[in-house]
Amino acid sequence: MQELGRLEDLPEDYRAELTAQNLVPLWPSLRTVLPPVKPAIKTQPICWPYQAMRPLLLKAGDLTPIEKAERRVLVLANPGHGLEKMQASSTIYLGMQLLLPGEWAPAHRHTPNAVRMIVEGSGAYTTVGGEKCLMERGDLILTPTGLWHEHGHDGDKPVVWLDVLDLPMIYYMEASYVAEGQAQTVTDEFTDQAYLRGGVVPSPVFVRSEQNFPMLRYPWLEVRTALEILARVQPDMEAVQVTYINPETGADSLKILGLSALMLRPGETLSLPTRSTAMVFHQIEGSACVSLQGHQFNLSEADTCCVPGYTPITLKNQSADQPAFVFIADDAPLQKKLGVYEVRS
Ligand code: 1HN
Repeated sequence: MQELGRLEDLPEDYRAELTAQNLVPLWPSLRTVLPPVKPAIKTQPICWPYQAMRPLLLKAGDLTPIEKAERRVLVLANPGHGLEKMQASSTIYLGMQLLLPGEWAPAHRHTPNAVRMIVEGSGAYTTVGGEKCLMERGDLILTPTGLWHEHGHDGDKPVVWLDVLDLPMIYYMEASYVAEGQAQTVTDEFTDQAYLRGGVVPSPVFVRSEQNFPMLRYPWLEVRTALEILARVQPDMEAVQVTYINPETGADSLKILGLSALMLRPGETLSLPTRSTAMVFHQIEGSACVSLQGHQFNLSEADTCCVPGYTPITLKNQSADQPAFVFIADDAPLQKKLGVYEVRS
């Protein structure tokens, strides 16, 4: 590739004149913004073991009352982006949130989309767009853009969940803001049950689908069962994986974030194709080893890691006799819409 002229090659008075006019020459920076073959990537491979986070999160429960936090969250920040940017990857935000018995995280709505993967505890619920969603371990709950949401807890032990948001993307677009609201009136409960059988959907179409988000809660027991059945009836398929979709349209459940669950059979090693998307792995059950060049993360239950895009990844079940279940988040729906999604061999 041709070497291009540098900034220093230009006379100083010319550079000063450009600056005075808010002008910048492209050629000294062209190879930075358009590197050959592969993008410049800030996202570092990072692992956040739950056993390291948990005591710090519980301590935040002692140190900061919910009224002073609104959302009591420790953010899983990728140093490659700078911790203060609160990014796990270029587009994905991750946070571990704690709600103690009797606490209430007040209603608000905002432009970024959120999903919650419940990590520990039971008895908490989140109300999203008037629908009360129970939070049990492994459940996935959507909080799509613009829907009111608040969290409450009737149980007697701490509840912890992993928040996944497209906040860095929406913030970068200068489109991120919040509105505060009143406690919602619950209008729906257990509506998640309406879509639980694959192949059939309610007729006439369920009212929530007018908002494009017919299903908000994906109970873990159902997803786990789907994976086990898939492994049994499709023994030859390479990856035993299911995607969280909109059951009315079959499209991804959210427009930016891609969400799936993967089962590693006992003893299985799975090589993932090299994709253009960074990925987040969160261990729901069992233990898996995530390997990429120069890194190896041994994920136990509730551990979370992220890996950059354009990188071959291998997943290995650490157990020879138990399956391992991993939740995966990426930004493939966004990349596909923009036409930049790639799989490389
Ligand atoms: C948010 O609304 C929640 O509602 C959690 O629980 C984390 C991080 C950034 C922006 C909004 C919640 C968030 C958030």
